[in-house]
Amino acid sequence: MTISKELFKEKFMDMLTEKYALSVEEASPYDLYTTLATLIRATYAKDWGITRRAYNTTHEKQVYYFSIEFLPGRMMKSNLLNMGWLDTVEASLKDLGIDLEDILEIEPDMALGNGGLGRLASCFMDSIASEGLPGNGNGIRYKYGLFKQKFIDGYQVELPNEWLSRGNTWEVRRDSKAVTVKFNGHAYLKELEDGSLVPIHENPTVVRAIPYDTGMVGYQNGTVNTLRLWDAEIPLEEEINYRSIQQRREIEDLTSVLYPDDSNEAGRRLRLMQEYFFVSAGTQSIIRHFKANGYNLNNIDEYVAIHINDTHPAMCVPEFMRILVDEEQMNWERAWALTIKVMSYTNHTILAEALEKWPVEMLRSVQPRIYQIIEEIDRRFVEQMTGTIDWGIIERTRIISNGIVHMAHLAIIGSHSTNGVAKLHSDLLKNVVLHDFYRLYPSRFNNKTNGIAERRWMQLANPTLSHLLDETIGTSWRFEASDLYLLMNYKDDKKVLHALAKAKQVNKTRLAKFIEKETGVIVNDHAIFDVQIKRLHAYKRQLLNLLHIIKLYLDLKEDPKKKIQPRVFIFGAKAAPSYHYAKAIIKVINELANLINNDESIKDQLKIVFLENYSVSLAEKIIPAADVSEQISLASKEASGTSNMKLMLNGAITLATLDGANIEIRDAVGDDNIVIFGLTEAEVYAYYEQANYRAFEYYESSVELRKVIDALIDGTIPNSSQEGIEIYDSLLKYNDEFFVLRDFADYVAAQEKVAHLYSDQEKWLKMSLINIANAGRFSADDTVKKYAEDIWRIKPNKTPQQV
Ligand code: 26Q
Repeated sequence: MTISKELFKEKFMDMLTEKYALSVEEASPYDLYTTLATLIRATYAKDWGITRRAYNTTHEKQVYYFSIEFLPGRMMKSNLLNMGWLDTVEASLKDLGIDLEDILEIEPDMALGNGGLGRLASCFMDSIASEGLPGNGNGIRYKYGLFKQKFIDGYQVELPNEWLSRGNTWEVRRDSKAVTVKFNGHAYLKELEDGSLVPIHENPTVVRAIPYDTGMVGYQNGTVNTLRLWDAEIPLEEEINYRSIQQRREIEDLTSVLYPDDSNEAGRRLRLMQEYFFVSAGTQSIIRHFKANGYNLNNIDEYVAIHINDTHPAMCVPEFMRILVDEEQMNWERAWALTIKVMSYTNHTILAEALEKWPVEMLRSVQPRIYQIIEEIDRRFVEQMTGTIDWGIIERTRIISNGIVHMAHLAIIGSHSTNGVAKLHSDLLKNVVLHDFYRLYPSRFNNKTNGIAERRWMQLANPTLSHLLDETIGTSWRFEASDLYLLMNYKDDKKVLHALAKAKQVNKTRLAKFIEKETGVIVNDHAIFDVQIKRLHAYKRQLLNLLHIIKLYLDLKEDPKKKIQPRVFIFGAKAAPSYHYAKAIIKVINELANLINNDESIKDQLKIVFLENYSVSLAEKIIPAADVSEQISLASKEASGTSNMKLMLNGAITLATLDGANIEIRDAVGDDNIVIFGLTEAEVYAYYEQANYRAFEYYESSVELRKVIDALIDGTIPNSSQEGIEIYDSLLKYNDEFFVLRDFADYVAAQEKVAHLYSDQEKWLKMSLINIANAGRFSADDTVKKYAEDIWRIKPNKTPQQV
């Protein structure tokens, strides 16, 4: 798909007339945005149809990626890039007096996710399409995206994110593909005259699930896959049964909000209903589609793979069984064998509080038939295992115990593959967290280290560096991320290193302007831009970063003549609205920022910027300008991390613990090109075993640390005494769950090393280059290829490419 400037301009102006009867001069930026979006969609629509028909006629196996979150961010620039239109459109609009960048800013982020898990799902959608793989996304069309974050008096305040209020050009509502989903009521087995039993679901609440499809445009390969998101409505024929406002509200609420917790299992009934809603709608629509196309359900595993992204869609297992057994009259054993072959599951966390568990009574009341099927799966599991292994293992691995349904157990028992998202994480699953399951099913366990869509995180976010790469190593890296390795040939090339420095400076200056516009804070764009961007969570240890900044501040106050390597500490983070402690950290960082940024004596040496409303589009502005990438979670807690990969790709130096994918980044770049500190996972586990961590001892024995901790409560940081006390107590009264004090000294030393390295610019630039050159191994293109080969067993679409 290429287009000439002339043709594009003609089509664009025709569309503007058609849609709004306006000329370019008369149109508002919003009019221009929707016009361009409409034209883009109309253009890829042809390939979208061709792709769908190709999948239907070739009968190739397809994967359905079920995820309760998708976090694509903005779509326009990505679609333009993938269509091969970006440069032409930019130049053509310029001719018309329009700045493409201004138009892009109009688009609201599609933020139907919290963080890593949802963003990973969207990187995968991009990569699946770009690899020409037959793959579909399946999720929920939340009316409100992840809340908008504002700071008021330094406190996080959440505002609704009405991303659909002006419509959404990318989606297509498909009424003809609606299905019905049943909740509530009562389920039992009725005995027929011939003695057979049929399942009956009495008095259910019936909901109509309507799909909204969005094209997922592959990178210049003619493939356009589908992301299908479901909305809930009251079925026309059921209107009579929805008489009270409350009954109607329950349906409206179903797809209204995304739960804003990214690690804490809230146990809410509505959340469980959301899970069953998109699972049931998606599974029904898959089976209906394959039946309608004449496939035999007896070998559906040759045509369909269903991926369960974390446990939120784990009810795919009983729902698939329900359809095969109840609706298609397949026998249980056959249906179960097929279910296991079709399903696969990814685990994204080992934090106990994030593992989904539902009370039996709640699950039974939300979907009584599904509960019965889970009970039967559990009964057969126990029966099959009895006598073959210790009873203790069976008790710990069964799905239902003590009135609780364990969703991870359901996902593991009901699928052929369980994977972790980085080597360390997968090892911990096998050896610790899911060890009992590993003993039962060793061959089901595997690792698939996460990856990122290099197109968005380099080509779109960092055009400056992209052009430099083109000039230096050619353009093949745009198709094959591993070709970034060609840059290694230039690691001692002064000219290239100098150009790299210039590119980074352009990005830093741009971010500095943005910061000034957004916050009023003027930052020194020659300072180290030190970035920590991720959800706010105790285990991610934004607190460690904060304590180090306090230390720098105290040092400067104590010795006004002291010179340090100037720094700008940049934060971006949302806290779950109910996560009180995380919000306290935000407040203290904001108050410290206020203090330091307004302290004349500090001058340009230290600034703190906490940017509001961290999001995909904000990440795209921050990441290209980063010098230092803070990846400082307590070892063993961060399953993988993906901002670590994005920052590395953009030439930031990683300052990290040996956690998640940081370990693989270290292996890729070598010890000299990353700064590692802190406890290892083995040391953390040794503390757990010996129960011998005493945070207080670190406080007591280090004057330096004591000064820093005391600053939390002695009034040094204004307007945050309550929060200061809470944090102080978490460290000293509650013994510092995440070993912040234990790692403090090591972190300070690592930060000193960073400052020292930065002072030798040539060395720093070489490190930066080596990071960029080795980032190709974290391409999501490769990650999804591995999923495709090892787990889903799907092959790239063979139809002729329409480039
Ligand atoms: C569960 C139950 C009830 C309500 C909410 C949840 C819930 C929601 C979201 C639990 C977890 C999440 C999200 C988890 C997540 O984003 N995990 C991250 O996944 C990334 C992609 O694999 C990893 O890189 C990160 O390390 C991991 O933290």
